[in-house]
Amino acid sequence: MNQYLYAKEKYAKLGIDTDAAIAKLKNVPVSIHCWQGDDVNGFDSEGPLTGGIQTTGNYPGRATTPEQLMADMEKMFSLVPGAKKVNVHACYAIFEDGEYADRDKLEPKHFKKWVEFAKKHNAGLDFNPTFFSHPMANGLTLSSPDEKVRKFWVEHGRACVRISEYFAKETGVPCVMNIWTGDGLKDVPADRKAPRERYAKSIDEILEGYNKELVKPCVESKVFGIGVESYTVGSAEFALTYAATRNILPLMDNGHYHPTEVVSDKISSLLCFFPEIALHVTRPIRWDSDHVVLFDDETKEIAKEIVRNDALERVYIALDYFDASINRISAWTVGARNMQKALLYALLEPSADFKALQESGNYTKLMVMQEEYKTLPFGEVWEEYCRSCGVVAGAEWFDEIVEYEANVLSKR
Ligand code: RNT
Ligand code: ZN
Repeated sequence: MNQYLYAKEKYAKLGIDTDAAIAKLKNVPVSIHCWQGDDVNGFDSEGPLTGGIQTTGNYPGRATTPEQLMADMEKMFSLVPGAKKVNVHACYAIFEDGEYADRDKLEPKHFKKWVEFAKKHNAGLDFNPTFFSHPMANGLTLSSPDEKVRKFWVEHGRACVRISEYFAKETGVPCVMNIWTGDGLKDVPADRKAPRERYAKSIDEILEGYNKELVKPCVESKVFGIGVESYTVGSAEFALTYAATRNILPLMDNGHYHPTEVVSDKISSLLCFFPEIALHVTRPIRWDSDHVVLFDDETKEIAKEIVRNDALERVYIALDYFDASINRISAWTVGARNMQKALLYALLEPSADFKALQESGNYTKLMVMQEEYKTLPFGEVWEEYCRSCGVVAGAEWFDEIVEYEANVLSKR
């Protein structure tokens, strides 16, 4: 018997239409970060990665040019089902013919090749100003007491708004522009308020007069970073309140909270008040380690919270992890496939029934059914989804990575 038809019947008995779930998921874009391909190096400087984030590992074959990074991303795209956006950081500006522009002087033309790449893949583009890995990013950027430094970064943010507008116009898809800084202090602050006031003022200045149809600005919070352990300017409360009072989106990265906090529990709270929110899906191991996203409980729970609250169009899902210790394209592919898996898994949940069991206080049956649901033949539906997206269904996708490593990566 066709395994998919068998699975389809099993789900149908619970009132779940697997074909409908597959069709729905195909239209849900997941924004895929360019920075897994080169350990967040970018193309605009030779300096080290700063801002309190870190990649570890030195697996061979890292992309070092735009051509290599795009070729690698293309390989990964061919192995990941579903709709995609390309998530680009400002430090991935592409300068041609020896020209160079500092971060405050970046222009749309420096991202023309990314637009071409996105169009080729029928994908929208998202954007991120890069407030790190730069000589002017020494501790504090948008919250700096040094007006020269603060203004430099405000100008960078404004340049990024213009680039985001250009992305949206070119692709026809609104551009999610995420503001994250690693601003903070290593040791006990004497004044926690002044930097936060400056941070708010700076973001206000960046967002003066942007086109709301084209750009969706977000502010990403964080709890701490390496070297800034005692104080983070853009804390959870700061980002949430800023976003709420300015009508922009809060962005939650699930690596940016205390270890027993879960973003899956926060999504519904935000959905009560914000029309739209944004996520960075990652896997924190003891800290914001940005391990590859797995098909684990929290990733599934995040997906379920989006789906069961009927919020697929209100939540902008992006990936944010970087592992340099294994084949980078494989890392990229595993994480992106897992996000898709989690969304499909969530779409197959008999959510209305489960909600009814909760509301009627039938917690015994709710537990029984939630546990039974875990072992339904999900793998068959996943494989059908991959096939219908023209993507290799099983582990054979890895053969292509092995081949690519032998033919391309090992020659770098
Ligand atoms: C850092 C934040 C931020 C970055 C990217 C590269 O902790 O998660 O989103 O990972 O901007
Ligand atoms: Zn993030």
